Amino acid sequence: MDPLIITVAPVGAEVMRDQNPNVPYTPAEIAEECYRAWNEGASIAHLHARLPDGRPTQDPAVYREIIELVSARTDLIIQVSTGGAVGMTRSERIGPVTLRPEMATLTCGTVNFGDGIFMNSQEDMEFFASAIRAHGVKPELEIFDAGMVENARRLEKKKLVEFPAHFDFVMGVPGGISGDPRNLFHLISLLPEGCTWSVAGIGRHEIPLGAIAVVLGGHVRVGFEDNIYLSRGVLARSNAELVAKIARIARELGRPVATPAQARKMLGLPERAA
Ligand code: KMH
Ligand code: ZN
Repeated sequence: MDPLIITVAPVGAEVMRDQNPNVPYTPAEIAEECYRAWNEGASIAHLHARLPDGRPTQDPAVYREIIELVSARTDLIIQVSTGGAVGMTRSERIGPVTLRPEMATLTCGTVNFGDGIFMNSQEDMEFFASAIRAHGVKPELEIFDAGMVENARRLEKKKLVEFPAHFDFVMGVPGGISGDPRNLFHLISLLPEGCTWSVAGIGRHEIPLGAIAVVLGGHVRVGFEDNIYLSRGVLARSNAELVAKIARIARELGRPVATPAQARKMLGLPERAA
C-alpha cells in the first residue's frame, strides 16, 4: 500500500476562537500550526485565510503571506481553498489560485451547509475548473455528497478536469452526506479508475473515518477546519495533535506516513526545488 498522505486543514472558514482558543487567525499563527503539523507527518496544507478578527477572506495578499511563511519552514504541498466561505462570490473565491499554488480545491456541486447554502452551480464549477486548469494548478475534487462524483465525471467529459484525479470526501457536514462508514464504501465504489482519495470526517467522524481510510489505502484530512476535539470533550491544543493521532494510528496499523516528496510523487506533482 502507498504511504498515507495526511492533509492538515488548520483553520477553515467557519470555526472561531470562542469554540477553541487555539484556532489560528493571522498568517504567522496559521504558518506555525502548519509547521507543527508537518513535524508530526502532514504532507499537504489545505489553506484558508482569515482577517485579524477571524473573519474569512480570500484576499490573495493574505494567502501569499501564509504561503511564504509555510514554504520558508516546510516542504508542505500548498493547497488553497476555492470554497472560501458560504456567500462569497466566484471572483472572490478564485483569488488565491492566481498565486499558482500546487493544488486548489474544486467543489463538485451545491450542498446545504448548516443553515447556509454552499453554491456551486454547473456554471460555477466550470468557472473554477477552467481557472484552476489555466493556472497550471492540480485540483482536489471536493465531494460533499454522492451525486458530486457524477458532476466530477461531467467536468472530465468537458475536458475541464483530468482523470485520474485526487478526490476528497467531506463527510458529516449538516446538509451533506453523513459520516456513516457505509457511505464511505459507497463513495469509493463510485470513483473513476485510478483516482486517489482522502476523507475529511467532520467532528467526531474525523478519526474513525480516517482510520478506515488508513486500512483501505485512502488518505486522510484532519484539522480544526473539520474538528476541534482531540477526543470526546477534550479540545485539541493544536492541529499537530490531530495529525499525530492519525499518524500514530497509521503506524500501529502498519501503514507508513508519506513525506511531502512521496505525496508529490503519488499525486503526480513536480518535485519541489530544494
Ligand atoms: N468553507 C466551506 C463553505 C473548500 O475549502 O474548498 C467550503 C470549503 C471547501 O471549505
Ligand atoms: Zn476548506
